[in-house]
Amino acid sequence: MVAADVIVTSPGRNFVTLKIETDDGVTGLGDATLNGRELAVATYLSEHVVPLLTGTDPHRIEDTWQSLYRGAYWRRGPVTMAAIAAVDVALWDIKAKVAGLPLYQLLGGKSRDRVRTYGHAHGSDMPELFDSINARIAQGYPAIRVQTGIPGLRKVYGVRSTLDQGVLPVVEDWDSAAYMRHVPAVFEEVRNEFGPRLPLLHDVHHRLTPIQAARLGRDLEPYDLFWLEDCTPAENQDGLRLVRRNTTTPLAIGEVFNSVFDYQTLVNEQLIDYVRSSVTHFGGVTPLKKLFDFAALHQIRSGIHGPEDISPVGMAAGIHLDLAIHNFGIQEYSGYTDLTHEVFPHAFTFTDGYLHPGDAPGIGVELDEQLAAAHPYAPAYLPVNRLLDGTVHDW
Ligand code: EZ4
Ligand code: CO
Repeated sequence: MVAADVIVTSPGRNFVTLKIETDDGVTGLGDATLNGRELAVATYLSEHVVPLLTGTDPHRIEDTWQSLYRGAYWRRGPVTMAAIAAVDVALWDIKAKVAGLPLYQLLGGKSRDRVRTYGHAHGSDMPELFDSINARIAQGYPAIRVQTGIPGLRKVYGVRSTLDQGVLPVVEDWDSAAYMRHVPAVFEEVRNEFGPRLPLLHDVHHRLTPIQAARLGRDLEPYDLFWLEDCTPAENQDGLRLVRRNTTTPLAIGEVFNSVFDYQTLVNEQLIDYVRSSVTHFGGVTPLKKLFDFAALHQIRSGIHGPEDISPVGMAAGIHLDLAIHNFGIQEYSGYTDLTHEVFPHAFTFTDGYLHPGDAPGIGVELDEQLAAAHPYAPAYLPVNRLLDGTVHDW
């Protein structure tokens, strides 16, 4: 390959994109966005990865992946794996463009006609939440994630925009007991209003201990959730045994994972039902396809993480996988600002709650570099959660 550039832009929020160009003038894009730590990945790429790509064969995707992963000696970690993901996706983009095929054709072809999504509904109280659910239903979303404010807590993550621009993170409140009392009552009201059929999801954002998570899963069983997400911090994979033994609520985990080893116990023992990794944070299409195949052995399905902080490049790569794999579950999709759609013109479409990657050769996303340059990086952080006595909490 002749050139590789790292482009950081902020059309509403920060995105890091790697652009690789081959000797023959074919370009490929990869997403390296790591929310709140964007410049660490941009620097890792430009200082430590781009120089290694000089003179390599862009068609050797597996070999390049192994060389970046094993050759670094320092394995895993979100910064490293987001950087490797960007190279991997850019190379898949190039290979598919050279073949003249949309990426999903190189992944085995389509297993379905379109990709089911879920959208986010949230409200500080029930009327606001109901309005938000109705808005998602009107957009056609076939499944909806429900998050609400908790009485007594000022600010709760997921109940407003997830973006905090500024030099310091915003502090949010947390109280597990208040949360565990409130959430089942919320789902009771939502089921009474919207009926038994609408698939509903909920994200705990890692805030409970295993015994608390087991209790919440059990309390939510009457409301028939599609999944309960990140119910406890899963660095402690063993903790999921306790949760699993005590509830039949389906469990989804993995948006912060970056390696198959993070899933080893969870998948081998079938302690979860959905794997949540994205192409961008898991090292690319190459390892994520392997994870899905591993998960399939244990009747576990995909549920790719699709927040606003994965760029349209990373989103598109995921949609190609969604269309191709057999054990697809659901795809998260929150949409983008109009400006983001303009900076990243894309072939993928979102119609009546379903995504399709489009049939452009490659992953089907381009980058308007001039427009990107007009919207430079702006520091922004995820918030910090503190208990009411000031202790920093999991989330
Ligand atoms: O908090 O993408 O399921 N989705 C989520 C997201 C994550 C952000 C973190 O960067 O939990 O909103
Ligand atoms: Co989540």
